[in-house]
Amino acid sequence: MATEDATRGRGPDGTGVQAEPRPLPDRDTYEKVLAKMILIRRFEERAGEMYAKAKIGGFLHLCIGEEATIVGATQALREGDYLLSTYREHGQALARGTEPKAVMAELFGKVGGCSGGRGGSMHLFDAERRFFGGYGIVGGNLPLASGVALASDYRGTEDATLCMFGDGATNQGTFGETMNLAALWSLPIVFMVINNQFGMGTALERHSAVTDLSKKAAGYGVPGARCDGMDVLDTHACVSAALEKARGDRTPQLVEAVTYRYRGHSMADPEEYRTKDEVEEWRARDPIANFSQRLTEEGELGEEDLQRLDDEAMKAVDGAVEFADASPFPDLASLYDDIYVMGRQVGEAWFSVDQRSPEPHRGEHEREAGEVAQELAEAGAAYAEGEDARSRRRVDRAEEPGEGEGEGAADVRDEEGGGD
Ligand SMILES: Cc1ncc(C[n+]2csc(CCOP(=O)(O)OP(=O)(O)O)c2C)c(N)n1
Ligand SMILES: [Mg+2]
Repeated sequence: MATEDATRGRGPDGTGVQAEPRPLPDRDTYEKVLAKMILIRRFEERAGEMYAKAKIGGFLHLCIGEEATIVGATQALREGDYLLSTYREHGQALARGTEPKAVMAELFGKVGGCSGGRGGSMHLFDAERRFFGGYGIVGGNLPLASGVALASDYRGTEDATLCMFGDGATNQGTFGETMNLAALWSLPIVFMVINNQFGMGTALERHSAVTDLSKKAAGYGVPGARCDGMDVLDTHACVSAALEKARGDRTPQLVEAVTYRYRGHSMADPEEYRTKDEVEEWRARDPIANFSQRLTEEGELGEEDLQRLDDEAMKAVDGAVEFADASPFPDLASLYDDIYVMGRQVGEAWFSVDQRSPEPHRGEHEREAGEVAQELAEAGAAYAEGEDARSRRRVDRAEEPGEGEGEGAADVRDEEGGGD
């Protein structure tokens, strides 16, 4: 049965979440917060452009509109705390301090990327900053985050974990299972639902019987709170309080940040499930414009300060694209590097010793794997360059309306995997 607020409208006013203004922090902090939000916005806009130019392959999920949720929450973390997110995680990596260059290069699949070019958009990782990914499976990061929190507890540290996921992920079995264990084991973890109103093209009230998501884990022993995810200070205050309880009292918490994504689910989204008017209504509550407006109205920042912050963000993004362009693709011979069952482990690990004959199998030996990869790649390259393939490609091109470099090409690439 749907709860009462399932009948709410799709507009921002219908959510019942619009915080009273919180007191401003000191100048250094509010400037840093605004600068981070602007950097994320400019970075994401450019990532979208790079995708349309086919510099980025696979899927690309942008977080434009969610900047206050991301920055407000990550500002509440201590340096030693852990952060896990979803495939919509470029902003989280940037907010945690990963260099824009390393994030852009990862989107390009280049060696200079924060995952060495092996993860791409959905699998950013930065162990040094305790940003533990980047996951493509909806709800898949919840049990992993709890494992991280369990490790912190086991080692007797004060580190807490913040695990972010979408409204759609709250319907996954992992949600209930994880809440139960987190509460049972008193883990130092804050679960954060980024409620951007949709799971792909399905609106919240069509995918979840309970639409006040802050209540969704209460039955498992995880209390919740709701914040205005379009307001960076409200989000910060709410997540700070939750982290304090998780860290200090060892009581896991759930925070629901009510926000909105202005772009489609991914680059292939035709956005038939919402109206332009609805998007415009939410744009009126743009987290960056509104925070900037407050700072200027209260005489804290001038127009020239805003321009300076924007220029700095653009410069960082320009530098990121330049770096990503110049960085090489991973070497073909490195294809099997960093795969944890390869190399030394083969022949020693339980799966080969107990379940199969102990000697390495074809393709498992590290050096042999490199050779196999090389053979396959060479065969593929020979095929692609063959006369048949060339003539086929010419026919394909002739049938295409454009050059295959614009939005159309992006749509095709994104839809190939089922529109994720
Ligand atoms: C287990 C699983 N099922 C389905 C998908 C396909 N899928 C990718 S994103 C998505 C929607 C998730 O929505 P939400 O959790 O609200 O996150 P948002 O994309 O809005 O940030 C779905 C169903 C998936 N990746 N994993
Ligand atoms: Mg969502």
